[in-house]
Amino acid sequence: QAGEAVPAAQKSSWTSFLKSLAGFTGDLSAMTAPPFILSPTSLTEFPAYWCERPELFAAIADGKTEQARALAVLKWFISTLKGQYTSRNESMGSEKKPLNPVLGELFYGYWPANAARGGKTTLVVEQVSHHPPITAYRIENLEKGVTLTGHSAQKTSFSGGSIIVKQVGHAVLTVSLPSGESEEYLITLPRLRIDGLWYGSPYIELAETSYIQSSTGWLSTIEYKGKGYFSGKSHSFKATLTPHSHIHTSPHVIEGTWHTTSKESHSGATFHDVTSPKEEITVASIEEQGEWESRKLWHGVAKGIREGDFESAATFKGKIENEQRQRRRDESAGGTTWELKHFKYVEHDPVYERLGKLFKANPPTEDGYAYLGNGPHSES
Ligand code: HCR
Repeated sequence: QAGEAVPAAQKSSWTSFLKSLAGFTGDLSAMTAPPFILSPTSLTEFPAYWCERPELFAAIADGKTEQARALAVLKWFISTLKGQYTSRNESMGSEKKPLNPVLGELFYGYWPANAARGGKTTLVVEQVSHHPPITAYRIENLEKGVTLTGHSAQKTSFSGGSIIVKQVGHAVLTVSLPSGESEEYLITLPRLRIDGLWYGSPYIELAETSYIQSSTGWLSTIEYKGKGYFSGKSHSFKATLTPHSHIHTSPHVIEGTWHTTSKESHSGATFHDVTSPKEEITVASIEEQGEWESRKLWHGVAKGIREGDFESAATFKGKIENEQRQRRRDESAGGTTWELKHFKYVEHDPVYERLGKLFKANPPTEDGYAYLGNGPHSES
């Protein structure tokens, strides 16, 4: 039934929200939505999903051959999808609208070192643009020599009752080998469809194709399908890992559902399995955080949302927004601009251009954000 999951008092505002989506293209995060669909978490926290299985991230460095490392990157990538795209359904009952980060917002955290994964794995996130929202991130396990640098933005549109989200941005994973050489992997991102809107219980399905291109030539092509395709199951995917054209090895084909398990087609062996618990990031307490750090900055708003006190959430949100507007006015009056803290804008990402050519990436060039190496935990 329409609006089944919507609280009675919010049904009409949900209907108006859905109506305003029709014909909408642009920045969905700035749209006002009814309280029941609001999440108390800022989008700056999302890059942590890349590393909630830190041992898989670390294990990339243990691959003995180019092929083994390319497979390990694919395995780690597929294993992040459950967290990235279904975890809000698990923790909050449906996909929700995250808090729209302010320019300069920061999120820091880490996964502690242990024998299985080697050194501490650290995360540095910075909101590098507000209009449009762009989030830049860096993850590193320096002991293992594995790093991930990326940025994430979204272009949204509405079609056939669903929100379609084109992910803009990409990530680059680097592995430093004991030989002193290093490998790079360019990672592009899938398209999202947000379904279930009619019922008021949105969830994500992934669509189309994403790629992981290694500087060694190995290419993973990952096709995403929902119910009614390959296996007829939601969250299905088929990944093909192909070697560089001059190597004559048959491709690896992997099929399964990204939120559970998958198998290598030729051997039937399990490829990935995310049915066991993941490890959430460790974050400093709010008392220890600086004023730009996400959980401290949004504390009042998040508390209001969690406790169902939406008036107080709106008051705190209004305060943050007014403060931001004033800051922008002061900057333009003083002829200054906001300075990024951990990243530097790059108009043409050289790794994207170089590796993108190998699989004819579309678009052929993308901008990027280079990490400045000055995150709080980078020394340990
Ligand atoms: C589209 C989305 C904001 C962006 C979120 C991204 C794409 C961010 C990068 C992460 O790596 C992966 C990721 C996962 C989320 O599924 C995706 C969000 C889902 C909803 C949210 C919209 C801006 C809010 C839509 C409002 C609906 C729920 C009514």
